[in-house]
Amino acid sequence: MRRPIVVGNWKMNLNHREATYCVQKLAWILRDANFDYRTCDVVVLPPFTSIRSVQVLAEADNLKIAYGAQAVAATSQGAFTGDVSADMLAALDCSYVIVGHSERRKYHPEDDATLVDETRAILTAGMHPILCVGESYDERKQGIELEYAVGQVNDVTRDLSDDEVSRMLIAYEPVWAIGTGMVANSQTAQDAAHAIREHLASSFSTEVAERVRILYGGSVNSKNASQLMTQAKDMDGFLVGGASLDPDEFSAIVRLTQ
Ligand code: G2H
Repeated sequence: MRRPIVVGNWKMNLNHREATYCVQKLAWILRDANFDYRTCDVVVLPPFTSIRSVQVLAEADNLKIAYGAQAVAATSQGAFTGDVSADMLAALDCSYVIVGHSERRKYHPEDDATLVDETRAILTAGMHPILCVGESYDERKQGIELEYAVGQVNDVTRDLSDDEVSRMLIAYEPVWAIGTGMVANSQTAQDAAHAIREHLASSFSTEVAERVRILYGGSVNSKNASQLMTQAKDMDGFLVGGASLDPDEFSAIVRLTQ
């Protein structure tokens, strides 16, 4: 059985003080609701500059909220101005790192080989990559959305081992749904998650396909999470952007997902 998971992608929001407050408030809300962390993994992905503050808080208060980063360098060290390595993130006790978010693909384009190297670097450092895939409105109009999303999964995973792929998460995030308020309906999310799982089964094994957690991302909030979670059977949770910045809203999504 795959454990549900809700991941908050804070994007470029919340400095280190605001991050501390946000995580602390989230922990309080979940504690007051007697939330059982064994029923759902809760993860936040702050900007790089706020990760250390979250680590300090997590250690001091023995938090069960996991955390990670929104991007990582493909290389391990050296003259790469502005980059942050997987080992640096692992040293901060990060558990999850996004690869290939559509905003990174748009503003910091990287080729497939680089995305593969980033994925390998994350795995080697003992963390879980969250690979983001999803079609734009154009591909959907052409009716090639499933091939497109599955193709993006294939581009990054095809040379990885069964063990490596098993430790990944895949987030289906249709670009037209990101930050637009136009959430995919349950059938759309289910079709994509199912196509991705079938692909993993045929390219790797049924065991791998059963292990990989598939998330939906794109305008998720506490009003639409419940229907998506109950009706999209191949989906294991959410990658939440805007709504993860409000601990009340994010905790409500967590409780609807467990
Ligand atoms: C998609 C999502 C989180 P939002 O990018 O990754 O953002 O929930 O704001 O659409």
